Amino acid sequence: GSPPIFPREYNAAADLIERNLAGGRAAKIAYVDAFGPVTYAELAERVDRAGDLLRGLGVQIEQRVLLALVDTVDFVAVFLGAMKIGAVPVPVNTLLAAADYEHLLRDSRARVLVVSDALLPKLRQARERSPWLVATVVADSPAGGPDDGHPRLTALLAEAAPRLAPAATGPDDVAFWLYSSGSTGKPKAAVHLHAHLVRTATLYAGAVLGLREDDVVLSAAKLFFAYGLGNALTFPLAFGATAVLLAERPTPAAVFAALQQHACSVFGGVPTLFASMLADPAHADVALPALRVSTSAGEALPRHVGERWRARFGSDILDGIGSTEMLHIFLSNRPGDVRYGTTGLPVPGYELRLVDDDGQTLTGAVEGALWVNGPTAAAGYFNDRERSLHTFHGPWTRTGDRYARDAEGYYTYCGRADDMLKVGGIWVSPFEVESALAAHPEVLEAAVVGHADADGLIKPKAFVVARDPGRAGPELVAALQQFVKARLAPYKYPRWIEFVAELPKTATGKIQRFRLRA
Ligand code: 3SK
Repeated sequence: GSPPIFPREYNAAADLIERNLAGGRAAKIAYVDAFGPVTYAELAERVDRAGDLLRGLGVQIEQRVLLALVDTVDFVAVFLGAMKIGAVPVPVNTLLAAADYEHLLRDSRARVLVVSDALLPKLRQARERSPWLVATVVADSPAGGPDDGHPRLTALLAEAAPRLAPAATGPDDVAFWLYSSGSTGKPKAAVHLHAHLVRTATLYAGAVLGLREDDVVLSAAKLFFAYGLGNALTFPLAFGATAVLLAERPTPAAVFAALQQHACSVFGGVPTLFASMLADPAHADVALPALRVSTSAGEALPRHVGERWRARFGSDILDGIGSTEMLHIFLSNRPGDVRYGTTGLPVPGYELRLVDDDGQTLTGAVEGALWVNGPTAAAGYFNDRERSLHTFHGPWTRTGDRYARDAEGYYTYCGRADDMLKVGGIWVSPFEVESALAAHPEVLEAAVVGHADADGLIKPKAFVVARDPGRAGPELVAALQQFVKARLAPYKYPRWIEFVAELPKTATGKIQRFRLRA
């Protein structure tokens, strides 16, 4: 479990592939995606071809390549291929609304966009407006879609060189970025280094989760999330396991089918999905005998969901918490020591602190703001000094979460220090939903807070002051929900809307969300 020591010259993409070829796994299945199985030898070649084709398009060391890709092996090949030539892949959320991509393309100054055909229509306008982009490459997805005359990834891969020497990067070279959303402002890019991937694999996947070469892994969280990137790319490659990739939405039906068909032994889920799988009447008789352990992150796993899962499937869910900034999980339950309702103990290699409002470290059984110190913290946010200074303090990273620690050292989630919500494991800024609602002509003002559903899982709830109170009713609720869905990523819409005469405010006009939450 101690963090690996890196040579002066180190390229994470080369390491994650070469260790499998050197370990005799060339003929082993590395991935199964919607297009079929891919061996480690085939993956190695596809990674090199992807690196070569990016170089051929003019991508140089340290330049960014934006990946708007659904989960297929092409994601893995382009991500690692870019890193192998010293370029910086920037995977982005594929669920966003068209307007969100303009910021991502401009902020990253990506030279090349690699986009799934099914997603291309959403990125058309952003692509045309980017001053930095020199090429767009279109990847096949199971759903299919247009290419607008841009080259297809499959055709370019076929023409590219099958072997490629890695760029002479070092462990502290920038390897990739992941965008993280804040409560206000646009998403900011957490800058990660070549050393970080394998460190998360050693510290968490090896020492806590106990991932093994004979595991078959399925992640419901997509590869563009830090959680999914670890689950389905870093960890299986680091341990020579096999990963199953789902390109489609991880519905209970799709996940049950994949877990059964591939006899998955490790499953990375999120609480909303575990709860809906347990509640799904169509799969009430399904057993998962091959499943030995699942992980949960994104939001706190309600105790009853964990307990019901264990009773139903005979294996545990390890609830943990990580962050895009720390790359993966740093606080977690572990096999043989699962306390449902808690997030467990610090992952060895990470140090945790609970801090009071004056910045003083608290000792013993207390509640406070959670800070973390570990060897996978992002180097900072790109081009955002102010938000970097707010989050990163020397070796310590402020998580934005509040936690209680008990006398035995176990941590229990107490909520966010800011107003951000985790919905189905994905960050939602209440301010963004409020702005979308406020753009509707019938809305005078709106405030959004988290509200627990029947399973105790948080979803957005809006309090709305209608311009004409006489029109406040179910029809307006449906119209406002549609209005938000048409403007923002679909998971962000308010599941409940309550009409109020006015919003509670401070003397200086700030909305008192705590009163709405109560
Ligand atoms: O949401 C989490 O807990 C998480 C876990 C692993 C990696 C990234 C994130 C945000």
